[in-house]
Amino acid sequence: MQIDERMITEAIITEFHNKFMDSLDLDVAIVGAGPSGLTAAYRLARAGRKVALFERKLSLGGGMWGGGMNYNIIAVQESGKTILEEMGIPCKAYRDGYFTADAVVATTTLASKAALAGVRFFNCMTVEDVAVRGEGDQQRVTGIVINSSPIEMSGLHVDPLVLNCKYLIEATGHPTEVLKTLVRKNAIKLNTPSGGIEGERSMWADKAESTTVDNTREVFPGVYVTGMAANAAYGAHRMGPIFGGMLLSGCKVADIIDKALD
Ligand code: 48F
Repeated sequence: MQIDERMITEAIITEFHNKFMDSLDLDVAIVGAGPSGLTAAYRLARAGRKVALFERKLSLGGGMWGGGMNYNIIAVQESGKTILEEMGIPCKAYRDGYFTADAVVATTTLASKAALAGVRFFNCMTVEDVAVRGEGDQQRVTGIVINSSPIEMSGLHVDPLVLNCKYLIEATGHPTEVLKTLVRKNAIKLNTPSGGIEGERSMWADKAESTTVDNTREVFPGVYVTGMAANAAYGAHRMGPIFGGMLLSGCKVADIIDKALD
């Protein structure tokens, strides 16, 4: 067979077009492909939901690749180990209930499981805004506004595109970018004590691991927070390179939304 570059171009454009067209009305749009977003995406796709994940960077995995300070090993506790092992990620017992996993194996396996389960991935794609519909306390997020990351990074004045979603998962980690935009642009109150973003507190792994899961909930109609974004939204601590809370939070948000979609 003689390789025809035009055919390669046609195949790529056609298949991407098909994927994009098939993602215009989503059950769930997830912003951020860190451990919490990937776990949620995997579980929702496995449950048969139409889910797409939007990640600003070229690579998936967020902060999981680098373990702690780029020593690329992650730590988990028993509950996190169970989730990793369910996905076929080997864990080693360290001692006293602490386990480790290779950060690269964990990241690539999680991303691969999610992709094979049917998650539509849009990497190098930045969510720059949301669509809000309704008035007063009937307001709800109904869509996401996306732009190509190179366009965003170069500061070109190019308008974005919009996709509909029944639910949006804010999984952007420490910066809580989606929530910040939602609060800045709209006269709304979040379901937080102050009605705004409470902000992340300093390192306290023991507390933060459980609050990440407790804070995983609907923060505004149509929007759920997961992972580090959940702690930042509700004013809880960070936890550093222990990842059980991220995985459990991803599972929790997926299970809540899966039920809500029924
Ligand atoms: O930060 P990140 O890994 O979020 P996470 O799932 O996990 C946190 C841990 O990695 C670690 C920790 C404890 O264990 O504290 O930090 O909560 O992944 C967030 C992803 O969101 C992407 C960003 O590039 C990263 O990969 N992201 C952020 N803003 C946007 C975005 C945006 N506006 N559009 C698309 N992607």
